Amino acid sequence: DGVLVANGYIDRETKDRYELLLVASDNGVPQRQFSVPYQSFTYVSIQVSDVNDNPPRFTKAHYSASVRVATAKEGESVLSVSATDLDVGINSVILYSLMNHTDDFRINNHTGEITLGSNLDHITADTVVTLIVTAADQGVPQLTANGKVTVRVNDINDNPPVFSSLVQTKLSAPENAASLDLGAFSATDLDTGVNALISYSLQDDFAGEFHIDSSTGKLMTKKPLDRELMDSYELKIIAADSGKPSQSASLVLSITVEDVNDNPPVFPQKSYSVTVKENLPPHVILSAAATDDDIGPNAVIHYTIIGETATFHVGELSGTITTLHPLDYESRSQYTFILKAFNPGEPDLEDTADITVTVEDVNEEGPVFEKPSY
Ligand SMILES: [Ca+2]
Ligand SMILES: [Ca+2]
Ligand SMILES: [Ca+2]
Ligand SMILES: [Ca+2]
Repeated sequence: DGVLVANGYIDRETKDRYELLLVASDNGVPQRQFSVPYQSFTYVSIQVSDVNDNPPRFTKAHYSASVRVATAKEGESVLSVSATDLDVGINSVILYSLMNHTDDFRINNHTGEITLGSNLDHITADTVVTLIVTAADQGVPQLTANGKVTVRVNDINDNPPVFSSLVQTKLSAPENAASLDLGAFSATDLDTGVNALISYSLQDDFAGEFHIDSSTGKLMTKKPLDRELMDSYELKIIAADSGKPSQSASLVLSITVEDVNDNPPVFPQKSYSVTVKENLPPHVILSAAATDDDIGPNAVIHYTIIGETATFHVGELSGTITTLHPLDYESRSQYTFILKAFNPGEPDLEDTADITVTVEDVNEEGPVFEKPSY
């Protein structure tokens, strides 16, 4: 009946057009075909129409790219993905999208170009971002394919080291100690690798008085401190990372040197001589004050007299020497004794001065005849 039936599998992607020559003939013997003026054959052209039987295919199984945070700018191109589809027409029109939501990357739905959605400066370490890209054709039913994109984001040295705000910056250290551990003053850095590798130094180590461990930030004294020479220090610690260019931070410490009682009281003179008129009532004859280079309780001076305590008295705290009674030239014309100044409780920390008191004769008796009568 002239019905044309396909007796095999027709695949447009293999052959999309068939040209058939149909010949009409009878079933007689001998078989005959129509002859001129009648036509006994005809051409049939069959265009195979497409169905959506091919999903998009990415040109690569895996895409990769790298971005440096240093140069990353919003809108900058990262890479382009591309998928093909063996179908035709709408069955091969591909739209791209990102499966995982991120504000950092965008994809152009039509071209497959992936661009930066931000400047990435919130990324503070070397990071690998994996994006899944979907390519979807527009056929019915819609067919899709997923592709994997790895973007390596390389850190830059965009963070300086930071000292904790909780660190104690007011310190005190006793004088005279050979080697003091003043603690570790370390900083942190949000970057990675050499960009976060910190070395510590002192802006001024006061001629080797202080030392900081360059890798740990541990601060030590290298020589004994002497409060009498310098009673406080401002020490600036610098933490620098190893990035190029390097970033740094500094921390200023105030160090107060605590006094130790290492100085005795000292008299300004080794000896004192005073002349006192005889017969005067008890009175002040000398104020011999010692000094002490220490401070506070370490500079409290007490005085005492060694010898002649029946005749002289010293104020325990004032160092003022007084006579206890009138002196008499005729019975004694000179006294010597020792005045001692000392730090209480520290018997070794003392100084002494020699005191000489000369009694001055006063003409108290009129001339006297040797005999009551001549
Ligand atoms: Ca398709
Ligand atoms: Ca850094
Ligand atoms: Ca001292
Ligand atoms: Ca002292």
